[in-house]
Amino acid sequence: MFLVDWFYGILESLGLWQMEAKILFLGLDNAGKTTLLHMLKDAKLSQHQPTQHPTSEELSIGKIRFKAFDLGGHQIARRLWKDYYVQVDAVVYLVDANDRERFAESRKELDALLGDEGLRNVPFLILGNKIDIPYAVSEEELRYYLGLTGFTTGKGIVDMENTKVRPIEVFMCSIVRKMGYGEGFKWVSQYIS
Ligand code: G3D
Repeated sequence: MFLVDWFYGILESLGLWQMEAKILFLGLDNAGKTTLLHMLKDAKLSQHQPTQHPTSEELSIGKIRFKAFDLGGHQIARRLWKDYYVQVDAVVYLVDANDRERFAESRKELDALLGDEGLRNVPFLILGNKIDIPYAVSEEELRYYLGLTGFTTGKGIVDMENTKVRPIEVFMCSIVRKMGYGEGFKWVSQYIS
């Protein structure tokens, strides 16, 4: 409970709940998107129950709408989130850092997103989840497997006006242990105005 309060405190201090924003949670199935949505909901801020769909879930907190979609072999989901992302403010891309066998698949989906014209200026927070499992890869390894070595923009703030670079950064986390993702949200919230 303390940790949930702490996490809520971070988001509140950033004024994130007051922002009007659409945040997409994307990633392969089993990456932890639903768990993260439920974690946010359990911060006792939810106004609506998450809506269950076969391939997506949605949650509204304050003026922020979070929506999660499974990628990878879900053509229907792709169509759905493409309809939705017209005004998306940030993408949170979740990867199971423990599931080496699916890194290539996850990278393929991420590459497709990063190359998508419709998401050109949208900041990407990459969450390497499940670091509570000892077998999980390190942040540097995950960067490597996702083809992001040398492409991430740093954990500080990117001067988007002058560089025209899309903010993208990797944060490792354990959603079930409530570790790491607060820092990630803090980072990405700098780019949501
Ligand atoms: P998805 O919505 O991306 O498909 P889920 O993924 O949120 O349904 O999570 C898939 C499984 O991963 C769930 O396990 C969930 O409990 C687990 N999981 C999520 N986050 C973490 C984490 O930080 N650490 C660990 N060890 N497991 C995590 P089940 O067994 O319910 O399928």
